[in-house]
Amino acid sequence: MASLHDEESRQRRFIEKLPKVELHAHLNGSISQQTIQRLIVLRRQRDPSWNSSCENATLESRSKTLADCFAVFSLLHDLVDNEEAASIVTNDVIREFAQDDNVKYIELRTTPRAMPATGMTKESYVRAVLSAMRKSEEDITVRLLLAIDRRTSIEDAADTLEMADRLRKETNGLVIGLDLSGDPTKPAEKFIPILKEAKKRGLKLALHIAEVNNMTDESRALLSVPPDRIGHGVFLHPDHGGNAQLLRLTHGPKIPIEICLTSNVTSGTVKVIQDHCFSQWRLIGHPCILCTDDKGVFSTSLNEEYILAAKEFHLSFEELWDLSLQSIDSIFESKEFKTELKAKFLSAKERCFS
Ligand code: 6MZ
Repeated sequence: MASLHDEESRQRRFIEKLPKVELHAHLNGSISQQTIQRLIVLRRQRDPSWNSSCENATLESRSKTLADCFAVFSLLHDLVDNEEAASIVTNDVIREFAQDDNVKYIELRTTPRAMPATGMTKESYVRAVLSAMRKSEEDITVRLLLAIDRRTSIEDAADTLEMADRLRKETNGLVIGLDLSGDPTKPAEKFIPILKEAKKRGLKLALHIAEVNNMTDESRALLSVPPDRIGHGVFLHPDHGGNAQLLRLTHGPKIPIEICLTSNVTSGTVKVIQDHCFSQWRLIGHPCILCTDDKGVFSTSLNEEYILAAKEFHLSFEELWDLSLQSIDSIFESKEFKTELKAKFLSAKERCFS
């Protein structure tokens, strides 16, 4: 009889071979330790007296509050303060998702950010990211969402919409839409007219909704835009701090939910993984996509997220396969693209199960 250890090894090997899509990855939250070390060396060449707390604070402690996470983002932003760094980060994050997690399609998201001290503008930052995306030689398709930070002003958010609209046309669809993220306790209803305008112009919307509890009114308003995908959605289901109306607004139009298990447990929005609403949504056949959120900050990977889901929610190999394949339905691409990507996944199925 196979031991538990043998079973776990078999499951890990299966998941490693599984082709995947990643639809919720914040660029700067996805930076690996190796890349951080590389950026620190580069920064010290430029400024020998520069002292970073990244080495100590960023990735050491595993258990964080949401506030801790946001402190880490500030440290990372301090490190990625010029176009070269943005390009290195983009290149490394894409390579790691492609090579380590067998991701075949990824939608990265990042907040346009200026750094007056180095001359980096919001646009030169985004262009550096786009240029690194284009240069990637990995076997992976990469798209970009520009993020609106909840802490920002309406004017800034409007600028981001204009930039996304312009760059989508200019890059022939490398930029595909907008994300709404940032401190989830900060109100976001003021951005609704901008989000509606974005939809009107054909941009896709992936909005962080109900990442924290007690945001019922805001969640209802954001769901009514409506978004094309929901980030987190931890407190929408009636059994998890939501209510029947939020369930209807989410499940009626089947708005896919980007599930970030490790992120939610580590940042404390979900106490224990078994309590995660993922199981409730699965039970009613709601489209869910496993995602990493910030693989660097949370020391995870997409493989680890699948392993965690398999273990905690008792998913069979077939169920894991279906979960990955069905994620393709939720990508921001054309029908034809989805059909081709599914064919690519299906051609890898036999090898996966062997
Ligand atoms: C909300 C998050 C987030 O944009 O500089 N971000 N926003 N909730 C989360 N859950 C933990 N994780 C990341 O990547 C970092 C930025 O992404 C958002 C925050 O605004 C953070 O500053 P970029 O590439």
